[in-house]
Amino acid sequence: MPRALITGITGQDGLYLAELLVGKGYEVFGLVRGQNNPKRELLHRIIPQVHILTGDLTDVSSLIRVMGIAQPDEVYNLGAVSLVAYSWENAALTSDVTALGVLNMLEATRLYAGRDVSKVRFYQASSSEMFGKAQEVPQKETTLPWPRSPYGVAKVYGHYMTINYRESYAMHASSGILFNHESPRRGPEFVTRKISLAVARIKLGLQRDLALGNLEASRDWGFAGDYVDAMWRMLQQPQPDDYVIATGKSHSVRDLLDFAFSAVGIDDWSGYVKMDPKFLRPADVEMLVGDSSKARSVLGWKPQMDFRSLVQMMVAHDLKEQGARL
Ligand code: NDP
Ligand code: GDR
Repeated sequence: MPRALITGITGQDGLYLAELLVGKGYEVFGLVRGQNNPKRELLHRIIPQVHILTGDLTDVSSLIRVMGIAQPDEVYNLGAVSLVAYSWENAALTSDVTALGVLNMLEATRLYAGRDVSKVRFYQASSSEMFGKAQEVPQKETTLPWPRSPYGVAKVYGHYMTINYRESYAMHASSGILFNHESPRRGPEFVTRKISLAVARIKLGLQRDLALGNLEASRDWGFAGDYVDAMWRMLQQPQPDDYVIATGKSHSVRDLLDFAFSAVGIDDWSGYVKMDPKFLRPADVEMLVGDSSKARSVLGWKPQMDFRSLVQMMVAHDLKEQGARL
């Protein structure tokens, strides 16, 4: 039975990845932070097979201990401060967790592996936010990074540190440069879920309107369930490498609003949406679109769900969930 350790297991991707690996027969260990994290219970309810271990990405001694207990064949480092907007207000914390946390995980993995570095395979959750002020369209593995937020800068550090451990110690360390991916498990602080929840609540008469920031921003949005499969595929390759994972299509926040409102039969949403400058960022990323041809040819990966179906699925989920509370 292969063994996997997942950091960030209580997040959107961690839950999907844990389900995927348990389904493939893995023994899965998940790092959960904090003394009394309420998500511990949620995780246990959704996937009772997971072994929960306590630790924090900022505490390397906890990671070394966890590595010794889990004895993983594969390590997936998904833990991060992941909300871009929050990273300006908490830039040092973001650097500690999202940047230095990667170094801590790489070092704990290297120490655990000892002389036999090839016995553990490592996945780092890199991000399209590294491209920020995009230097070419579409963005691919070789596109020059130009991050536009403390989060993006932290991800660039983690990405290059992963490459450095691969080149310095011959570790099987790969990075997935994932473009935005969403699901009904997405936190409500991200724009897709904020919109799907609000649209469902407006339809049910529970909310009157919705305040947003930049409606012109455009993203390459895919389904999280498809993207965790790409993570797993990367670690099954004989050689470690970096891969862009994206749909190749970009949509604006306005398109997202069109699809979400039309899913509940509202064609003109202008009366429901207002602009609030507090949701504007000091520097936004205007447009991202990824070229995942390398992942498609080497990993045999391709996205299964298109953007409109994804939005419809999220709105349908929120209608059911919010409706049940009435
Ligand atoms: P989430 O925000 O849903 O999950 C983040 C996870 O990190 C949570 O489990 C959180 O724990 C954990 N975490 C935060 N701080 C610490 C810490 N100090 N020590 C240990 N764990 C910590 O993110 P996603 O699931 O959406 O994303 C997974 C990874 O992929 C992240 O690294 C993200 O930056 C990256 N990524 C995500 C993309 C996306 O579109 N979703 C695209 C590209 C990259 P807790 O529940 O306790 O808060
Ligand atoms: P992003 O996702 O920053 O791309 O990072 P988010 O959903 O937060 O924003 C996408 C775009 O929507 C615009 N926007 C708003 N965003 C939020 N959150 N709330 C609003 O009210 C709002 N109004 C407009 C934003 O300005 C932005 O342009 C996500 C995270 O999962 C990262 O961890 C990951 O690395 C990247 O995706 C790829």
